[in-house]
Amino acid sequence: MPTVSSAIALGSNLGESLIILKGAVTALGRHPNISTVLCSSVYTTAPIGPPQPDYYNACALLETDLAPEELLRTLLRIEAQFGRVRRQRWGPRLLDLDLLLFGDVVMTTPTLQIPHPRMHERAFVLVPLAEVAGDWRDPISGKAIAQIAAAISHQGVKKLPGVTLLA
Ligand code: 5RZ
Ligand code: CA
Ligand code: CA
Repeated sequence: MPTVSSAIALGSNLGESLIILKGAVTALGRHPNISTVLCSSVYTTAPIGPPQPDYYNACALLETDLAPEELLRTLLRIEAQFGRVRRQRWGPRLLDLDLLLFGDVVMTTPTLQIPHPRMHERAFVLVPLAEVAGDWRDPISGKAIAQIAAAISHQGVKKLPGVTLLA
């Protein structure tokens, strides 16, 4: 089966966030059509948007033979398994899984945009993403993730030492 590399972002700022993030990575790796290749460090990050608790954020590299829409459905199902209920936009959440990159795919549908339209300005995404995909070029700008990450402020993004998500 031909596989594609994909990058996702993970976030949590409600409940037992570290346990939830580890559980999400385990659930991804257990999916028959997904293997989890790499996980970044976990970062504590100041919230962007409405006032709410600090986040725990990380990124993971996956290999999959799923189509992008199928991978998105899987991410949403895992969010629901960990108790996510959608309240206010940009509000606090138990688990957020965002599809960032999918091979060199550029696509926009009513439910899915790849690359993720807001990843390029968010340090809470780019700093962990640069750890696992620094050499990966954004298919739109052609710039390496490490270069994009180096060009923005990393304020409020702090590495949490001694934590690994991949069991
Ligand atoms: C970004 C909302 C810009 C409004 C957003 C996270 C504006 C977050 C997260 C941290 C959100 C969002 C959507 N802050 N805020 N980590 N998710 N630190 O990103 O994962 S809500 Br303007
Ligand atoms: Ca999301
Ligand atoms: Ca998000």
